Amino acid sequence: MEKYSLFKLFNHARTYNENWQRAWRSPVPKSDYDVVIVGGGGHGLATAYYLAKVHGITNVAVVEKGYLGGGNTARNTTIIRSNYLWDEAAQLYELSLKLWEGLSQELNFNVMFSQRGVLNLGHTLQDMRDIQRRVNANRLNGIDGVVLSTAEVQARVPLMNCSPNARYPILGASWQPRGGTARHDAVAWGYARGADALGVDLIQQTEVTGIRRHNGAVVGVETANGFIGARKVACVTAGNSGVMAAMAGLRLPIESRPLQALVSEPLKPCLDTVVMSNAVHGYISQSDKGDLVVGAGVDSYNGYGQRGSFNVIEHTLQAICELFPSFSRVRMNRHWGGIVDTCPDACPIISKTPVEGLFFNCGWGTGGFKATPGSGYVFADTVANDRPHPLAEAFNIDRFYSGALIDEHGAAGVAH
Ligand code: FAD
Ligand code: PYC
Repeated sequence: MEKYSLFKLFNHARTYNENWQRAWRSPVPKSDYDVVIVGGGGHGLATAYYLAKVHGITNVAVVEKGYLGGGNTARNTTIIRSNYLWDEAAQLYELSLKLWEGLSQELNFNVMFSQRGVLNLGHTLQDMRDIQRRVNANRLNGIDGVVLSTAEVQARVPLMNCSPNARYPILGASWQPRGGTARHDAVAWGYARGADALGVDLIQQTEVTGIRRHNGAVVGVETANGFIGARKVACVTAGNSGVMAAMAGLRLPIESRPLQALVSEPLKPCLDTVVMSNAVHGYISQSDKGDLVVGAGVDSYNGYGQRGSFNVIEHTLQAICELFPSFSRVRMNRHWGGIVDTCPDACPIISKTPVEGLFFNCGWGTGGFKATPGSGYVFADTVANDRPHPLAEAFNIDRFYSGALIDEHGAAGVAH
């Protein structure tokens, strides 16, 4: 028996991947689609999937300038939680969290969703008051949350420095047990495979360079490989959303900035939850491979270079060493940046635009990975029905005219 298994293993290694099936097709674009989605990140792919699955709209193309899931979807620290302060945001992120809970089954693809819990630390009396208020608000929205004392935090994370003599002593934390992490690539691949199976065309290496309009309505997109006609165009281009909007003569209240992350060399399991601190300003979790996954805030300048400035890396690692002095001896393996699209109120835009047939889903900034399933779900509904999904209504672009902003800076977890 052992010999047979070894033979099989050897044979697998020898034949490598020649018998693997393709996860999705590489179709030649049709001349016309009902919907063209610009941007093949998690949100664009999820939108395509739900358009096909829930609304039966399958004449859809996702047009991606690079490779699927190669933008912020590939670059983020994968923290998932729904503990936002205001009802509108909390309900949207909670829809997403509920979808995460069934996503591997829905897609028949393991997205490695791991509900290891998320701690948001409090270091001052005011932090603790804000935490209490947010946990109360969460519970009124049916979202799990508890306030932990210093001793309870220490019990959960033995390696963390919870001494009262620390420069920023930990006075307690909010704890969302259903929060956690997921495997970023798998989410993109799972939605891509699901959308492709339902008939959606996934078109990679094709940059959209213009949005063609006729009599005030969208008729398609110009791409580096020619024109593609569309009755509706849905832009889900994260850090490039301002550029996309300009192609249709629109200006969005979006700033694009680099956000960086780092991973360390792999360690034995030593951290089985997610820790975030707004005050020392850093967040950390340990991946299933064993690396510490670390990040902090956005760079202080706008830009499109997918790398960041050194002072932010230094600040990030100072924060992590402040919380976990023993990690000061861990070596960092890699770092990178992604361009995040931030709105003045730290909330997304999920909206029709004044151009008929043109929709935008953007402004997720530093926190959209957790929203991937919910964002795709409500945006697909909005695009299919030409009106906002009830959970997307508050995220209409009109709020920047009416002033009905949803200020989630406190819950964003990352300063920007
Ligand atoms: P993307 O994955 O960026 O997809 C947009 C796609 O549009 C890209 O693939 C891009 O190539 C494509 N595109 C752009 N312009 C064009 C064009 N003209 N033509 C064709 N295609 C185009 N969120 C969390 O919830 N938790 C976290 O822990 C977290 N950590 C983060 C850490 C970092 C370092 C970064 C950068 C972000 C983090 N985020 C986090 C935010 C999160 O990554 C994003 O909000 C989310 O992934 C956005 O998904 P998306 O599909 O909208 O964007
Ligand atoms: O939104 O929770 C978040 C987050 C963590 C790291 C980056 N964004």
